[in-house]
Amino acid sequence: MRSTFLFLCALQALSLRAAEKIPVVLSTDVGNEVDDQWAIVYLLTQPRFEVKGLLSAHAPTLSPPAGRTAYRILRSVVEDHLNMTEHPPLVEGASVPLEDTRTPVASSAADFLLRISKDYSSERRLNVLAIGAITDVASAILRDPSITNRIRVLNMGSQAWPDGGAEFNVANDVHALQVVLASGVPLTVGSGDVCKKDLSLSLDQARGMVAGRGPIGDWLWTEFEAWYYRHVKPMRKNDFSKPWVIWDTIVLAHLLDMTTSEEYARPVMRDDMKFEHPATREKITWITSVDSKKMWADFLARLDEYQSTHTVPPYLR
Ligand SMILES: [Ca+2]
Repeated sequence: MRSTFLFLCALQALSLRAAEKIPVVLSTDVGNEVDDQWAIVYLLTQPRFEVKGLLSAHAPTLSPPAGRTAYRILRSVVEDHLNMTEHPPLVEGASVPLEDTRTPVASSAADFLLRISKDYSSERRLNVLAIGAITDVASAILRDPSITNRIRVLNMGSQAWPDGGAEFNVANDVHALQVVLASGVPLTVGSGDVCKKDLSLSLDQARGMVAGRGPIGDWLWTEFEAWYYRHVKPMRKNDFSKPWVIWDTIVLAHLLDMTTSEEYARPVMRDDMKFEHPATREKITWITSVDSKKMWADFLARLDEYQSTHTVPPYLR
């Protein structure tokens, strides 16, 4: 009797946890590559996420002012490609990196983070996903360090543990990641080497997954294919085995319990993006693998579900 009761209690606790939505804000440098688009689609179609807002982030590959360019592309992804008439707030981020580790850059995105984080606490943190330069998160922390008690940061960036090293997102604002690391805010990193290992797709794999899969699939495929021919290029004539990486989905997979990770002592990052490891009790969570099979199956199921319940106009190449 007692064991049945305990079993039912455990079952109820499990289903409550499964039903609990994950509050999240995404900061994206969409437009510089093709992976942010996949991450935005996944974020907005996976019902476990309670999306509080999407922020644009700068990158040197976007025409200046880069934060505004990414914002325009973000709006087009959400309103044109996903055809969302109602959606979470879209907010413009800073167009330039921090000048040093003390001075925030003013932006609507940093204002938004400071405001929205007020609804959260150390017991229930807002998840802030940074899949571009982490400028706006750092600016929010510099302006009000108490935000570190209300948010948890998940960053796609850096290179293999324990040394770290040069990587696109980190390079786009080295000071900003130094601020985030030093602030003590709970931080999870999905590094480039792990993304390469687990989130690489060949041209054939990407085609097989999304080409012909509704207007959104067709759009994702067209962008992947164009990127591949422009930047990846066949190794030899007709050799399309070289893959490309859908980096940014790593932090979403982590929130959905589709990764393994380790806790390490928190490092300090030098200006050359390498880590140093002074003695500390502070921690960092480091993603070590992604169950990509599970993640892609879920991604495609959500994509199908969204397109069967929403009207999306055909994608015209
Ligand atoms: Ca990105």
